[in-house]
Amino acid sequence: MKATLVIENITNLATVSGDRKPKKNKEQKDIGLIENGVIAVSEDKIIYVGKGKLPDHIITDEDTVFIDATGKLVTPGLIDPHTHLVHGGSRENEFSMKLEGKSYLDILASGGGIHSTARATQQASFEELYEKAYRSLNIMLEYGVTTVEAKSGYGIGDFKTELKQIEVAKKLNENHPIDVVPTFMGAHAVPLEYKDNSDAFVDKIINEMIPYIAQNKLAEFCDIFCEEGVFSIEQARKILLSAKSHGLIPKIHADEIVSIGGAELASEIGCISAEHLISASKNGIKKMGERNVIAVLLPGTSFNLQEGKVADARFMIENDVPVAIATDYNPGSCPSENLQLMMSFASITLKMTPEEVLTAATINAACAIKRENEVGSIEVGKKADIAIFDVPNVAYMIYHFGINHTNTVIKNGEIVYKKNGRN
Ligand code: IZC
Ligand code: ZN
Repeated sequence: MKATLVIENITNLATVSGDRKPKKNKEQKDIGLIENGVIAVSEDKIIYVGKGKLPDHIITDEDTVFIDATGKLVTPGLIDPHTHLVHGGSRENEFSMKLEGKSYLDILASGGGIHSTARATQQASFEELYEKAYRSLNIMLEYGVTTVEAKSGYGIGDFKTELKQIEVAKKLNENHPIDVVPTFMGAHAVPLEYKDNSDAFVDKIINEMIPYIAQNKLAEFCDIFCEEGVFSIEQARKILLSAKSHGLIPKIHADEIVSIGGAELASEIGCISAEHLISASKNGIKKMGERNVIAVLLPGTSFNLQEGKVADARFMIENDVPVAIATDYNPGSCPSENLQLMMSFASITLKMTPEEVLTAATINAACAIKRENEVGSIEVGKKADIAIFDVPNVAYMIYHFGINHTNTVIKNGEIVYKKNGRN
């Protein structure tokens, strides 16, 4: 078999290989490490992974591209399974409100926050949204990310805006090297005109939006912001069950700020993932473990909101909940595309080990968006989505925080990013 690309002399190759299922409990720290590793790629697929030299059946010729990874760490392309990628405007004005003591939910309740981004997203043209999100994807790629989930949710009452966001995500998926996976999040905030009648808005989502999204195959997942003062547990249950009956896979923003039983609901419904979980109850976490609901933790958001609490990742891991991490990139609670920073935050603030964190940003993240058969680990037959970092090992990458360690990013077997400048 002929290799089009070979990465050789890899000081530390973290394959994160396994059985294409989320890694939980002790498995979460198994990153399938190979010292002095070698990878061969043919076109867009991985055809060999091993130690030392390539075996004889892998042929190379003058067209084969060789990368020498001496002194470097090689991992699967990182995966960001929770972003609000496509949006208009920014919210730095809320930054000073926060410093003056206003909370995220106060700002939302007074018509700002998500409502302010909804107005900006509604006003922005398709091209403006596309260009802005494209620039964000470029940053993500430079940080070693090769697959990203993107939620809608800034249409709120205006379904046209919601569809515009989804169409932008679709076009980005076609044109940008990063794969963009769409999630419908019509239930992100209650429109101001439905303030006193949020059940009527829930009915609109169920009767009009979800059937349209499902029939036209515009998204694979359906998410909801289940939070005190936003959508209640009962409303979330109705929406997610309706989504499920239309073939959309349910996800839930659960117990981010107030503990209202979101983790329990995620388990009851069989959501693929529950996100945030900063205030989740111990009982809810245990139930998630029993039903294999993945916890998508967003430590950059806790850092930025500074509400004095973080998700209990250690309790989750001990109770068989597979943990993934993501940026939550959005203009309000986490305006940062930098997944490497979130990986460091996961270790520093959530006490996850560097190995657990790498699993969280690769195979477990892939499972949270149902891409585990294609990406998330370096294994024969998978897509050649690979990141090469200028660090000797995983612990070093996490510990030396806040800077970009990426040397080279390979997507579908092609080099799509290479660090330049002085070495
Ligand atoms: O725009 O504030 N948490 N939704 C739920 C967000 C954060 C995004 C935003
Ligand atoms: Zn979110």
